[in-house]
Amino acid sequence: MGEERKLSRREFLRVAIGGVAGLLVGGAAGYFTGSTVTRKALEREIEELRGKAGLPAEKIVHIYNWSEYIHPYVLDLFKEEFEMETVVYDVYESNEELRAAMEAGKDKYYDVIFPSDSYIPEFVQKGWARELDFKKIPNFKFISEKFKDPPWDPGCKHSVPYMWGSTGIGWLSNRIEEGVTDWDALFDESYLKKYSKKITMLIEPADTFGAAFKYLGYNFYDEPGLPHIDEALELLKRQKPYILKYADATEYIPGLINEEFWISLAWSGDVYVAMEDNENIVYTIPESGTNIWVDCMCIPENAPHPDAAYAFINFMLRPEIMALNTEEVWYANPELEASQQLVSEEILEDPGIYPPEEIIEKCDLSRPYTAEELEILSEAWAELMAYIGVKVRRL
Ligand code: N2P
Repeated sequence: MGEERKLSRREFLRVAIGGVAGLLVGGAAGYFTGSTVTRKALEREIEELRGKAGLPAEKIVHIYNWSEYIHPYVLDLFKEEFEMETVVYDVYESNEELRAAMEAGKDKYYDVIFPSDSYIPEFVQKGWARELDFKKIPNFKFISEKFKDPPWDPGCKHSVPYMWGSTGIGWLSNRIEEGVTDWDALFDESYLKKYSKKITMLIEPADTFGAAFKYLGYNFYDEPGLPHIDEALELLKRQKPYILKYADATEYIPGLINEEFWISLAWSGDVYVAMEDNENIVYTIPESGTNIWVDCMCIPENAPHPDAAYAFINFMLRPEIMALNTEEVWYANPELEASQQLVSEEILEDPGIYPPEEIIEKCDLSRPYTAEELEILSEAWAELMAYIGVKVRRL
């Protein structure tokens, strides 16, 4: 089948890594797994756009992203191609942590940040996500139409979609004999008693409350005004004695791998990262549905190096860079058409990574939080964390 053959993940990574030098001097060949004709057309387009962007005068960029959310080579490639002297790359574990950093004045330090969908209206309102100049982001054209007019930021005026995924359950097939299919694995007494202190929740308010809302039969984002927040809070309090901890990705990835955690509320790609090291790990999208979310790239109004930020965002949108990141972090990217040529079949056809329409239909897409809702959520979260015994800063 020659060039038409799709590469396996391992082969792809080998080609990708071996192709780094070629990529730097302008050749994206070697990345593409699609047919020759489409491959050539895409390659030409990428090269044209590469020329258009130019080099930013600023030689420094400060990036603040989620952990486990980029291929490490991408930063080297960017640094080299754009002749950057300094690329600072820091990571956070939750939107709460990002919000706290912004509130503490880091909006004057970071140039590119990656907030999740529902929080974007707040980021715009507080000046943490400036209105973007799309002349400086020509590669935005590769984003699929589906992602270009989201309810949290109509027309993507302040945010560029980066990766999308689901909130679900990572679990160990060798430990959970009855298996996991739905939210009852986190909330039903049958599971809680049997697997007491082997279960973890996410240290991220929207997702932990979302899971509780779903178990109670509501929308992942509840109804406007969050009328069921107290009911969800009570459920989470009742669940507490059985919970090992509220964990972030840096905890649940190793926790699942070393089998200290048996059932974890988690994000899709992170569970796949864990699977690479333990074949007993399974990722389940709960049968009764969950949330499909999109994380985005934004530039704070006070960002010290906005031109370098634009160059970085535009670079991240190059289809081959998107593909490289998807292959590394196991999250779906919003360049659906280009991905067909670039991302390995193993990933594109995995329903836990790129869920098919019939699964998406059962899920609740993210919606923007109003300022009042954020206040209600933050208050309930602070109460829950106090009850659990975790210290949090209230915004
Ligand atoms: C990356 C997790 C990002 C997903 N490790 C949260 N929206």
